Amino acid sequence: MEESDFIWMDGELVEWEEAKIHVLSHGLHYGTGVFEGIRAYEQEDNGSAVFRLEEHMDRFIDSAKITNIDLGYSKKELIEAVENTIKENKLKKCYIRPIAFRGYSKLGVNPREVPVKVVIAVWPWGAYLGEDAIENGVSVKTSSWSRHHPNVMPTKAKATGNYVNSALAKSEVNKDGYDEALMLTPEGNVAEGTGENLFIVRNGKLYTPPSSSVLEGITRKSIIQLAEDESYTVKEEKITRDQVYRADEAFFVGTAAEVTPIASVDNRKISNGRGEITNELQNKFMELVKGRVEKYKGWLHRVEQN
Ligand code: PPE
Repeated sequence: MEESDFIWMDGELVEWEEAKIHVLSHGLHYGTGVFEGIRAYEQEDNGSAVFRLEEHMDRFIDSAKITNIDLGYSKKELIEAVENTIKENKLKKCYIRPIAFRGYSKLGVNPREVPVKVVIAVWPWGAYLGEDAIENGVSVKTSSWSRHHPNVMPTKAKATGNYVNSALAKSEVNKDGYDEALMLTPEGNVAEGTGENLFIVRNGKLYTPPSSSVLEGITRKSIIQLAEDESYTVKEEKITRDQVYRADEAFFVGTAAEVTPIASVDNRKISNGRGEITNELQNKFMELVKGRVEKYKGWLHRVEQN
């Protein structure tokens, strides 16, 4: 990975190499942590802005609430910490990873009395699934691993432990030569990718699985609004895997993945790798994050740099 200079740790900026924790940290052993993934984009006027920072911080705070983690910082303090970390690293365009987890004091599953550590790292991160994927789409395979039942893991929390499930699915399909996994709900409907939400297009309408069965993606919400503003109908409803097979177009969305076309699912070709509506929404999304669309400037949180 590309490194930056400083990482914010419990209120202090420390050098990248010095941002260390003890190997007996609770979060490492039991997955007791929550995180966010956010992007800052260089703007048209050479400034920098974070995409929907307030909404990401709201989700971070909600994830902490669900998992009984007391962050110890207000939303305002966390936002200022993100701004400072970006400024001190002199980055205009970066990925932002806030994480809060149970640190070191004693082992044993009970998290009570184990101190919480809060960290914010920023670094340059290009196309999540590769530059080629953004242009030509990814090959997708349905994973044999299901997504979590909501009474097994809190699917609304972006909890570190939840990602064992994603990592299993991702490595399973990568080993078989596919780029990304399609994950189903415990009932067998389509849920999402290992780190992205999914949309399909059929007969000019967009469909995406209901928020109850997926991580409520902020990119997902933005794409729904963008599509509706362009007068497309968007339906949040249950989707089966064979509905994806016969889709005219399909694409993944997420902070890291942005808008990534899907070229095939379980060896069924979708569109020609990059459908028309996918192309339109991808272009519009990449324009607006750079501050080129007046209407969506409210989604951009400026970070003033010298
Ligand atoms: N579903 C999952 C499971 C998920 O992890 C993400 C984000 C999304 C949907 C999309 O959510 P949003 O970013 O709010 O649009 N995945 C993050 C982590 C990726 C990683 O590999 O790490 C991300 O995109 O930052």
